Amino acid sequence: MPSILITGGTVVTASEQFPADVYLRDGLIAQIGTDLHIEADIEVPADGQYVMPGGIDVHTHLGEEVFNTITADDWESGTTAAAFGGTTTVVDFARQEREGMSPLQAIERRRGQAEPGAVIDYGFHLMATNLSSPGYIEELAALPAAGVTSFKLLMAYPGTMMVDDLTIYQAMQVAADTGALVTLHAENGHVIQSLTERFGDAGTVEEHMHMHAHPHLVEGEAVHRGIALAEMAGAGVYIVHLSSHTALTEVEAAKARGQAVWAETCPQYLFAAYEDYEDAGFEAAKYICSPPIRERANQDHLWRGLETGALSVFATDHCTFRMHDDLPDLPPQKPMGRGDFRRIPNGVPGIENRLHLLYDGGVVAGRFDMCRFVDLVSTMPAKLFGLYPRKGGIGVGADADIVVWDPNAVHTIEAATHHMRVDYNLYEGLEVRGRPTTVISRGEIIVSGDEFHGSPGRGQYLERTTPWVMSHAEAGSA
Ligand code: DUC
Ligand code: ZN
Ligand code: ZN
Repeated sequence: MPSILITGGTVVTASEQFPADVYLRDGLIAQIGTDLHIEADIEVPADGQYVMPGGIDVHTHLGEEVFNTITADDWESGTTAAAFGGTTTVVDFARQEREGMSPLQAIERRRGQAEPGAVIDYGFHLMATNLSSPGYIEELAALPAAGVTSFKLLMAYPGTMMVDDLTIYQAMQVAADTGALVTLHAENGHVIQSLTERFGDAGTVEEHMHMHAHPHLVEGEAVHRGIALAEMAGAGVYIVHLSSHTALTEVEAAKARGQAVWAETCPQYLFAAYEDYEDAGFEAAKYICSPPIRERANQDHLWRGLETGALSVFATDHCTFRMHDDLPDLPPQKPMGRGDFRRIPNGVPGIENRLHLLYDGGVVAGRFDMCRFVDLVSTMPAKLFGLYPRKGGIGVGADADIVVWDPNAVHTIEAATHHMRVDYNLYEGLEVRGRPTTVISRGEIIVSGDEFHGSPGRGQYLERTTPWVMSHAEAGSA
């Protein structure tokens, strides 16, 4: 593998930024220092640019069979798009089928699905749907030592992915014993089901009504319950895709009590709003995801959460479905639910634009600095999900996953030029400042400007350690 010397840039980590050259050899960061005079095979000039750890997106759904279809982005297209956006690692999900599939079998099946296509490194949260069959709890307890150190449980989607409180509590007990982290999709699935039935009876199931079937209290209640269950089990808990002021308040209260609680939010909750699709007819299907994209008034609160540390991670919940059924290899997508939100597959794209959006909306807008940006998109995800310090920082001996970031490049986000396999972009026409110019994964340049140099299958499966935060950080801090 050719060695690389990145020269003249400003290195940025979650805690500091300083001018330095960075030398990469054998896939690792070998040296960091000013004016390194090393003969490297490749020189990457980074004058006027930042040199930051590769992005880590800990919430993606690639090549997943869900909502009676399959996501438009498979492992190859999704991880290629991720790379173009400066993300060099994803943590996706291995869903356990309810019947006849153990936790370990779920992981093995998912590895087989991801391996041929993945361009960047990847791991899985075990998405547990059944822990009551004999031996399953024991298998779950063995997963952290085998490198699967986070479990996902859903409090929504009754009949398919939702689990009851006992299952959540049992998973949290396992997590408390093993050092793993439980992550929760926190929405009260029964209330959503009841509201959805009521709208069905009334004949008011137009696309935008999806949000009304998922009111903010449905999220707030589930976040409250999840945090309480974690406290009773003596476990930490991580709330995925937090979308509302109500839910944020629950997280803030738990953190103020000193509980080990963390939460992520996603671009769709900061850069899109209910007002954008309320009157949009079928176009509203572009926005349908769960929890829903809410009224714009929530956005300021979520931004404040990112600034204060109440929100620790910026992930995407990237889960794509096309607006047109025009690709022969894909089963029906969003058009399944034309005029009826109950049949619209839930999910929005984001994997490629995560860093663009947060840098522009956070750093350029003056809400927080570059270190906080790096923390939200790379370092905290690595610390929470057992990848740090191998990933998520710039340190000697770490994987050479690096993004050279031009803070001044301006571009317009548009479906015509994005690399996601979805025929729309939720942020179409938005002009953003800041983008990667070079993306390096384990010492290989995989993106250079608009050119792609990666290849499917080069991504490696990551066995993760137990979360760094559990032993190193106070729950109340970011
Ligand atoms: N929400 C979505 O919108 N898509 C995937 C699953 C989820 O919880
Ligand atoms: Zn979810
Ligand atoms: Zn999700």
